[in-house]
Amino acid sequence: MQENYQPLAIEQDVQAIWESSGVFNVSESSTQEKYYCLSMFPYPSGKLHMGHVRNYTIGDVISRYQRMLGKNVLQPMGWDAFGLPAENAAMQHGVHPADWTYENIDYMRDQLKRLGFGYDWSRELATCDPSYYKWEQWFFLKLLAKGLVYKKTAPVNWCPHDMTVLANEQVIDGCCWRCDTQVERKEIAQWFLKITAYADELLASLETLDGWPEQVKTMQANWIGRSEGVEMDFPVADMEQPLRIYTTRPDTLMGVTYLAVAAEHPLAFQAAINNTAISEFINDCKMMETSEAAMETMEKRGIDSGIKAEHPLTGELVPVWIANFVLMGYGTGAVMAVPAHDQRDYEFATKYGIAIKQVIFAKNGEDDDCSEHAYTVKGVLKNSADFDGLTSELAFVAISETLEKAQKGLRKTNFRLRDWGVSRQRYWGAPIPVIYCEDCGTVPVPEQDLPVELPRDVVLDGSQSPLVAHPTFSHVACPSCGKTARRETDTFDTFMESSWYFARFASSKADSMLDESAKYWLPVDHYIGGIEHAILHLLYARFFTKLMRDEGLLVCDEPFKKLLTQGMVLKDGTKMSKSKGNTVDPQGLIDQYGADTVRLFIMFAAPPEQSLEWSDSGVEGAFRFLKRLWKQAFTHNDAGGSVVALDKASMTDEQQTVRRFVHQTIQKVSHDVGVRTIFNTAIAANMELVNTLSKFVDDSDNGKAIRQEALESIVLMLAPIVPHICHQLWLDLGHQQAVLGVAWPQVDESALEQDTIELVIQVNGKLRSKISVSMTASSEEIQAQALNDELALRFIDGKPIRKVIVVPKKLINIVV
Ligand code: ANZ
Ligand code: ZN
Repeated sequence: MQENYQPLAIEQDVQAIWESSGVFNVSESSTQEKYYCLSMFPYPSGKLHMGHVRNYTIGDVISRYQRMLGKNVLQPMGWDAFGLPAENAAMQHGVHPADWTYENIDYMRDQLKRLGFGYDWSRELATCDPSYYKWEQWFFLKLLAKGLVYKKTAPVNWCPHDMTVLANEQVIDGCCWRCDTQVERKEIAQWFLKITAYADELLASLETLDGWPEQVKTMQANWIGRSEGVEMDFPVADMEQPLRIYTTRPDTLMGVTYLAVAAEHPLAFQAAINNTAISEFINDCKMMETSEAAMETMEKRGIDSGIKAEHPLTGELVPVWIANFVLMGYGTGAVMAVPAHDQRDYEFATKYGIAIKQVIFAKNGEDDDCSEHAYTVKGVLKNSADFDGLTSELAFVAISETLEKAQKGLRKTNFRLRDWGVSRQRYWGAPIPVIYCEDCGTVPVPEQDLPVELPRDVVLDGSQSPLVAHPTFSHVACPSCGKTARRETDTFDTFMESSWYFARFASSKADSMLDESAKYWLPVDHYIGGIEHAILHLLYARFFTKLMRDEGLLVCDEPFKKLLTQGMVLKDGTKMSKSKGNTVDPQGLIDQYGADTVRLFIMFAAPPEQSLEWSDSGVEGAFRFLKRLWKQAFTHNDAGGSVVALDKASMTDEQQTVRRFVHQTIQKVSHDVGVRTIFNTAIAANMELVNTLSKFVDDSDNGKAIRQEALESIVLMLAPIVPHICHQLWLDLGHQQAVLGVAWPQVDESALEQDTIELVIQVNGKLRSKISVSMTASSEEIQAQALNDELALRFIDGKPIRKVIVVPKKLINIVV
């Protein structure tokens, strides 16, 4: 055994062994229980950052631990390779997006290998590879045939100067990132996936996800946003159609003082005829952002349409306003406004001098004043005619039933979730496989013509997508009539690729989208990634899983059984990021200390779900610990190692204590790693054990045997975290078999047993001493022993003993 720890040499050798033996390549033919552990695949941006290192280290530790439990563990890796940065790089450096992407992949793959992650590289995939996106196109056409895909117009960011569509990231303060021209909204036809058809199931099956953080489930539920309410009609004089609104608070119906419609509502257009003020207002609204987040903070503005509508219960006339806070895409694009009980309506009414009528009052005398702001909680009705005295909950039912009977309203469940727009007017993405023919209309590309490959011979100059003018896109034979037609030039949202990659890993070589192997491996048992994906990526992946299930490709309802959202990596208290210029390049540390030190530091610095504060001294500390462990093993070996088996019957007290500590550590670490998925405390426990061993000076046969057992246990417990050094130490401790094939250490229950127990001695209720008594000692024996204790005797000070109280297994109180 080498005297000094030389990480770089060890790591290179061990990695070469793993690579040549293909130990991490797994198949479905195993009789062991399967375990699919997946870390979110990276975007190949250039090189790994610390967040990647953290994500992939956590995943690798879990995978290796599960392997030691005897499971058939799949841990794959691949590349989320389409996206805007490649196009930007192409324009800045004149390199083709594909070349840029594949070069980055090559570099980052080497980095991952250098970190010693146990991936099944035979399943590697890059989403920009036609053999991958071919199946995405195939699946899109299946969904199209099923009616789960449709086309409709939707707004995009449009730069009138460059004549091009901009991604949201390319709009900076409302202007084009290249030419600074004010960006406009433009309506163009785009493809949508009908995720709303699965809204109910996406919400309901969140409840089955026991292994997900509550916070993530709540975020998903809010995003889906199921609400129960009433759609009701307000008749408008001189108009055929009544104005239909959606409300979740029909109990407030008698407090309505105006109605409000979105600027794109037909009624707004009607009012704009011959009214320039209204048409100008509508035009102003068009320029503004309509994201819901922006809606919340934006100044509320509106204009009276001049139109009056009839209240469905009282018949009173209420004014209809056009307002920028009403979204056309939600509910009916029109609301009944109740300023007394809705804060938005309140602010709007105050601004425009509209009446405020309170109809809900607190149940038990609490403050229900609404002269400063809206009173939004539920309560008891007043000023509401027949409904006075009802609680909000009862009024909800009573008022909706009244409306339903009069055929003026209907109870309705609404979802905030919108269908998923998947068209992107970008080059570096998967082409959407449809053809437009003047005679035949929209024609799906026939299956045998897939994939529709993205042409390589293009020049990106920042104006419109080069696909528009590309000959293979502008001229193609219509699959149904043969006439010259053109291809769709939009490409898929890159979220499409990341919505099913986990399934493709399981069937990576299938000559179909998925094969039977996907049914074997899925669901993913443990998924690890950033909280930034808590909503969209996870929701789309869940949606795709249900789509694939309904297509017969999978048998599970949910893709990820257990979800671990890792915390951020911070430096000086703020997020480590390129834009803040506070990054630490993992490569430098790997070169200096080796992969094991980096892995150990990352896992030791914080529990996986909490943020991790970077610390150079922490890295140093991790390195020192590995050197100390190495030295312990070396010294033990140098003294001849262990030759005689442990004789349990003849252990001294100290030997028993050390051995007990070894097994207590195994017990604690197994719980931390296996049950709590917390590693820092598990590492700390091993550090303590190493310290204990360094104080254990005993070169008897039993002493050596116990030290051997302790070192072996430490190596096994640390093997998932620092696999290279543990591989070497395991061999140096005298084993032939690689540590990778060895099982997780077992607790020897008999080692935990204590034949003595420590009891506290009190004199007159004050803690004065401690004694060690036999576990089987009787109360009398314990009393006798306590009354003989030197320290206790000193405090008794010769006084007569009035009483001795023995609390079994805890204390003895001597009263004098
Ligand atoms: C009257 C009312 C009184 C409301 C009250 C709330 C409180 P959720 O839960 O998200 O479904 N609303 C309906 N359609 C809208 C649209 N297109 N744009 C903006 N707001 C809209 O919210 C439903 C509530 O949001 C509805 O209930 C409506 O305001 C508003 F004390 O109606 B409510
Ligand atoms: Zn045709």
